[in-house]
Amino acid sequence: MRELIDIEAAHPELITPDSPTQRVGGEPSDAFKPVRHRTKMLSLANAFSFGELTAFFNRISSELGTEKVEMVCELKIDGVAVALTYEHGIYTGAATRGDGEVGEDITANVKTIQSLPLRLFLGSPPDILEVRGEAYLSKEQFKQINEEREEDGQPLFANPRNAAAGSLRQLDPKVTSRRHLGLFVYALGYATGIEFPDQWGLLQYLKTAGFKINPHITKVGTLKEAYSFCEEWQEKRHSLPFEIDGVVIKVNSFAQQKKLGLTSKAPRWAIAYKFPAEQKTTRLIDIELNVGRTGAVTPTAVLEPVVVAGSTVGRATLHNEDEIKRKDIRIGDTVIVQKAGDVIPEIVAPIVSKRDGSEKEFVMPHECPACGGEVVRPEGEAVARCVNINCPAVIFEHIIHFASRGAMDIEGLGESAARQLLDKGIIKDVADIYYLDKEKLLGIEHFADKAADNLYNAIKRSKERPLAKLLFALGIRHVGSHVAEVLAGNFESVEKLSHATPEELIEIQEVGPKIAESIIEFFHENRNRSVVEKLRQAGVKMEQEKPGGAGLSARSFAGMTFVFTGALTLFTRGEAEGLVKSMGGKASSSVSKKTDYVVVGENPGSKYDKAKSLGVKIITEDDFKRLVSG
Ligand code: 3BD
Repeated sequence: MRELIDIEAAHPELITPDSPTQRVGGEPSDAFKPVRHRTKMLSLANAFSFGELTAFFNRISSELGTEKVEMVCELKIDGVAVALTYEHGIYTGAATRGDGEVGEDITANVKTIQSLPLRLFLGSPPDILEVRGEAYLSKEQFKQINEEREEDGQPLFANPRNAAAGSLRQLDPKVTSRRHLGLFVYALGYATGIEFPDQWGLLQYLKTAGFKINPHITKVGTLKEAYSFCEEWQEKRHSLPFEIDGVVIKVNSFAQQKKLGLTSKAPRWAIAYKFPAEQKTTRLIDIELNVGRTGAVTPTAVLEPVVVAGSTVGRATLHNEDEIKRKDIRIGDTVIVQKAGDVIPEIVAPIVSKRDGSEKEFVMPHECPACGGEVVRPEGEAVARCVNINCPAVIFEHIIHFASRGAMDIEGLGESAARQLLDKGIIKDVADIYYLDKEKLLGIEHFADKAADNLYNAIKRSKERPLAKLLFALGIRHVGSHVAEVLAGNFESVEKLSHATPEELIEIQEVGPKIAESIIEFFHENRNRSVVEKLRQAGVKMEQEKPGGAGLSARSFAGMTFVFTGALTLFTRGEAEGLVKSMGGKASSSVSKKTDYVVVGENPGSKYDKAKSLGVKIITEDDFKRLVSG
């Protein structure tokens, strides 16, 4: 490699586009431009049981008029579908699937994948060859990436697929390169001058051409064999170095495929057998109660730790009392656990036959586990709440929320500090935070001079947060960060909002009767009014910053509309929208021709596709950051 770099440096005319030195370095300027696929990238129909697989087989064999149907079984890699184009045997482009018709240009990023051939190993390659496959991250790489993100304080990827998608959506191919993606190909999108008899033959051709095909493929002749392949890999899936979520079964013969045809979305000749979520049994040791910010008392299952789908599970949410009754879950039961979407642990059901009579039924207490106050469950509602407005658990959660990043953003006021300040009686509500002096802060355990100083300054700084943050921080039920932005956009101050009538509130788009009622109720409550008053007297800013006033280069987004889609990593959604507003722009939740910018985060949704089809300008989070900082 070094030798090649030297030669190319001395003779730039010798650099070819398929030179291994060119894997990173292509201009990212074409990044994410829409690309129309030569032929539609299809979807796959799913089968979740042997029964559904049988139905598939019966349909195809009846349509083909024979029970003898040769099929190819492939592992279903949990990655991101990509289309790769080669012209005269040289790699020239890659695109994501997008909506199947139009994807995005990810040529530079895919080029960094080490197992992608830059030149095909074929004597006379077709003029154009478009091959489809799956870009993926190994479990090992995925773990490593998340470890790094954790260290950097970035949000973690939920699974290797999301991480792979995020890695392909990088503006800088160097970042993609460091993620070490893998690539398996499995289908032909388009080819000039070559034909294949069947899927098996195609896979062999792709292999000789230099692509990686997944080695665990099998040709089968019966439904039974196909199903055993599925069962076999369902068992063995965890031993693979990459994640799979099922098996794809394809009719082998292309002539038979043609006869079966396509529906509008998916081929009739293929099906994805999806593995059921992995289930384990364990013991339910106890049901713990947690009191949330709204007073909601939620039960959590404490489990004997068990490894499910690759990680240890010790707790699972039980949602509410009805859920526990419906599933007839009792303390001491042996229970079946699984992960919903392979991420969130949940209890599926108790194993009733394993009961010995010592199990106890769960009853929602009438007293709050934190303060002993009354727990009320209104008729028709699933949630039980502690109604004591002085409940320490509620106040604790409220303080944590108030100080959190999307709200008043008081760094240093975390769970431990909040717990101590409350326990020592130094603060009784969120407004008391602003009456702390350094001496009181030094009373916090493990708080040295410096930490007390820092927290004191962070508290002082937080007085200047925009109105939307304050409204969110107040913890009015149903007022999340987005609704808070909307309210701040419609009312200049807390004062004005507190005097709003239900009619005025409901008139605002995005504010329904439920939100309106809870705002009215909030400002009706004496205690809340006095907290607001105390905040005001402490000097917390209660008005909307005027456009053109202090702060950022306000006005610079005047008249512009932004839409955010996908998971943002540099800002929370609320922060990004707040920035837009503070600079005189508008943040909207839907894309139209009037939208000026669509800012895409990781795994963007349909808004992104809509922006593309409307020709709205699409920018990344980094671009947005640059715009903001001028
Ligand atoms: C795999 C379609 C056909 C060519 C349509 C039969 C749906 C993702 O390992 N074969 C595979 C795998 C995926 C496939 C086909 N063979 N389609 C296949 C696939 N071995 N994962 N997929 N896809 C690819 C998709 N992607 C995003 C959104 C909706 N559908």
